[in-house]
Amino acid sequence: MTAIIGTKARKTTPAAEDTLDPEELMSRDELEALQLQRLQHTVAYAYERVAMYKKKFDDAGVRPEDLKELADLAKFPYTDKEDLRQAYPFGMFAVPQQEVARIHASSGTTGRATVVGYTKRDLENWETLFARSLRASGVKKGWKVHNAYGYGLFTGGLGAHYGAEKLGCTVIPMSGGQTEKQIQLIQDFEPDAILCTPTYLLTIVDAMERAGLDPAKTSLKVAVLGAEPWTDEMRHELENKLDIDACDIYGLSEVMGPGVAGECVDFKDGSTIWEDHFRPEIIDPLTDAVLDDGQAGELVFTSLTKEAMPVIRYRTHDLTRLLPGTGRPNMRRIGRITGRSDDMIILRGVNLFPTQIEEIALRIPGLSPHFQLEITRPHRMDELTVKIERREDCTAAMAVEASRELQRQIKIHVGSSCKIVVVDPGTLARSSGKLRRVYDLRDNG
Ligand code: DLL
Repeated sequence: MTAIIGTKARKTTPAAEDTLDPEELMSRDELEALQLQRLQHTVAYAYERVAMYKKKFDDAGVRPEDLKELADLAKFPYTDKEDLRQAYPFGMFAVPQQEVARIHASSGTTGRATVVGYTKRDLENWETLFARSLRASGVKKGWKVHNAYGYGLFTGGLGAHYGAEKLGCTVIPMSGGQTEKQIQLIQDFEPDAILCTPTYLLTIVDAMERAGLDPAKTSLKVAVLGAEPWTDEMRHELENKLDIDACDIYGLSEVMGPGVAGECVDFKDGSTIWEDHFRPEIIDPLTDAVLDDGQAGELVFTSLTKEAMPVIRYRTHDLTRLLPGTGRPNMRRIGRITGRSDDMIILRGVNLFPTQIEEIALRIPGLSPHFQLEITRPHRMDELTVKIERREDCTAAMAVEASRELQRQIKIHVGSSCKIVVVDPGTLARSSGKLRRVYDLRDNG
């Protein structure tokens, strides 16, 4: 087990109804036997029902029968977001439209939306896995759950909503935004848990402090946070400010939505992948080779039970590692997501992710977690400026020292020289969902 420095012991005690699903208790061998059986079914099912998979498998000269053991999955071609875009809107569906009970879509920053569909059974599995994630994170049946993930086409709101209902919670379907109203409802309804993005919880904390409220005095005990990369430093910030347990939840629309993996509150060492429903792999994003567990690379998923839209070797572009199981010894965990391969900043040959800046900045006294990165090209060379707010109790003189330290630490740990601008508290844009950290201000070359 990797101990995380400074992680608090869990606040809540396990409840009697915290009984695990049978799949969570299987041995690794039993689980892999289940995975193989489900994988063989899924691969054949996708080949028969989705034209794109038939073509891809045929082009690669591979047939569903070639999948005799789990390692044979590596013979099958990858699927990428572009395949989903090509099949827009419903070309990836493996069932007639009448059997699709719900559709979600993610807009993405460029190009067509990515459309995903669910049968009734897919929705049941999703609820179960989100409920399982909540349970792992310490949320209990009977609790009031404030859901501030956005409702609508985004999978966060409805995914969390039905998952919390499934666990037996009372759901407050607040959705994202309207921060003052969020705070009012947190005070009046006294929820036990909050579900939102980490940066939106930061926005809520910040707004509470500005309103003269003590965030540590709310009724909240647990936060289940995801949809964007965040660090253990951010976890400590939120846990300390709110006096809660903060756990991660991971997922992506194409693979299901939130709840593909969820973090165990007793460990807080990365989200456990619910491997009875998803087979993960880590690959080298440049060579496409499958890497061993523990090595850093791109996360790839094959769905094992999906009916409306099975995915075979779907490339997430999320960079992380596969780690041995802890909270559920039979299922592997993902390490923290460093970032997405397509969000990586390449600054004069050095690769950089916003999470690296978050990690460094939050260790420097006087600096807040509110920062943004600006890339400019003033003299033919790219320049990075880190704009970061000082904390309220950090004087201008202290800020000069903090700024120097941040610059020094970034140079040491990331290898990039950058400019630091420490700004006054409350001056940078706040998140209401997934926060945009990077602003590319180069005029296109
Ligand atoms: O963000 C699903 C979700 C909703 C997850 C609510 C957790 C909570 P998409 O909009 O399709 O779905 O975006 C998926 O978000 O590929 C990652 O890059 C990022 N992401 C999601 N969860 C995490 C996390 C939802 N826990 C994309 N840590 C993924 C880091 C995350 N990144």
